[in-house]
Amino acid sequence: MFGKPLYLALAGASAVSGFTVPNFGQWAVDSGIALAGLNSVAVLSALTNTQGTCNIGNVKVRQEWRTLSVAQRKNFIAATNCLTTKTSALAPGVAPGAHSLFDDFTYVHMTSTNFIHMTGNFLTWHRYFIHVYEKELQKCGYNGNLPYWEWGYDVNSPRDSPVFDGSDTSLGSDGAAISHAGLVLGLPTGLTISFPPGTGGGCVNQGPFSNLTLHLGPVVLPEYGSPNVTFNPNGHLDNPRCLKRDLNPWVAQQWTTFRNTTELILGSSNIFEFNTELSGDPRGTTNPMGVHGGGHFTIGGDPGADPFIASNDPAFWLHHAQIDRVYWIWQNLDFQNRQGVNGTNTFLNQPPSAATTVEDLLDVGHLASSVKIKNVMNTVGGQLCYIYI
Ligand SMILES: *[C@@H]1O[C@H](CO)[C@@H](O)[C@H](O)[C@H]1NC(C)=O
Ligand SMILES: *[C@@H]1O[C@H](CO)[C@@H](O)[C@H](O)[C@H]1NC(C)=O
Ligand SMILES: *[C@@H]1O[C@H](CO)[C@@H](O)[C@H](O)[C@H]1NC(C)=O
Ligand SMILES: *[C@@H]1O[C@H](CO)[C@@H](O)[C@H](O)[C@H]1NC(C)=O
Ligand SMILES: [Cu+2]
Repeated sequence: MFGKPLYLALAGASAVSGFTVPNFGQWAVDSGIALAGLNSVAVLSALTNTQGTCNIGNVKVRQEWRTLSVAQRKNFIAATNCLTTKTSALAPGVAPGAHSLFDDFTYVHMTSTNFIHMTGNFLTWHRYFIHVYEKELQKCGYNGNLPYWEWGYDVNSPRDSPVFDGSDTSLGSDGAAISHAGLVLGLPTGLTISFPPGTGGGCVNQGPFSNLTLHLGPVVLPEYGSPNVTFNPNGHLDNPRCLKRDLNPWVAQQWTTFRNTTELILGSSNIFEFNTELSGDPRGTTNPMGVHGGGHFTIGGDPGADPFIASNDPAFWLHHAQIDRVYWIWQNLDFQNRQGVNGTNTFLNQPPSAATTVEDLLDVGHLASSVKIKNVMNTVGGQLCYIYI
């Protein structure tokens, strides 16, 4: 369970950066009303913190998937398909599995994995990564901004989510239902955690991306029913196969409910607590998963359950937009004091590495130029100009 005194934080309204966080009751927390209210407070805060050329007149707005119109959702799907047909920008021979610009993003994520997860740059690296992806979608004809997936709506039945219901305005269906055991994940603590099986497991067979062919990886794909993983040191080679999902309501109910997200935001008083709780980092929490892993394993399948290549499922981008939104809300509840980083530059500091600083560069390889962490710390200043509603 949650290690932080949430209910102390909730007992009595507290003033943050001039804004007042109301005293939410349990119903408001569990229904998502509280989280929506915190989002509104974050909007007001963000609009007072615009810098440089970003202002209230030009700030971009990222929205939840189901609030996009049918036309906007189809536009997003078409732009994703466009990325899968755009030529890879990698030098020939570097990664035979990178068939398109869409795959290039996964190549960069795959080769960076040990330097961007359980690290001090995790939140800002992914913030910048999805921003670069959003810009490429826009170059491929997308007229909107990156949407996010509010997990809390869907914890009881992810396969009925507007994101995954297999309709032509979704990101495709669950995987075909196949008989399989659940995942047994080895955790950094040496313990394992077992899930009941999800509701799919096979190939995505309805709606957009049901014909998507994956090429890169897998790298460390967990096997059903044992802590073993399919380890492949040649994840950059061409391995054509279908997109699989194994949507998992049990995982969602443990780790990505409105309560889980709201407690994360209100219960974390500094970046160490926030970053470790969000990721289930054993150096800061006894919670083995957190909302980050919770969302990934709600999707599951291949590439969804493989942390190196999860970005090859189009749903990754909506999940990480939600991660960024949660970070953005948390930052904006005490903006001046939430500009820092905590951690080092290697996964769980293995091998030991330097402490991350805001002067460090976020490197996304050939996809875009590197930027300093401090230049993406504020989503309405520096390199960025967006808010979430
Ligand atoms: C997938 O491919 C099949 C066969 O080419 C085609 O009939 C079907 O419409 C395609 N589905 C989507 C969602 O593009
Ligand atoms: C897991 O891997 C070990 C070592 O390769 C093997 O002996 C064992 O049979 C595997 N377990 C399962 C359930 O596949
Ligand atoms: C997540 O929230 C649910 C209720 O919405 C609760 O049952 C579960 O224990 C929470 N998980 C964690 C890790 O706190
Ligand atoms: C991160 O914060 C924790 C808790 O304050 C601290 O123990 C740790 O040394 C910090 N890490 C770095 C790399 O500064
Ligand atoms: Cu990642």
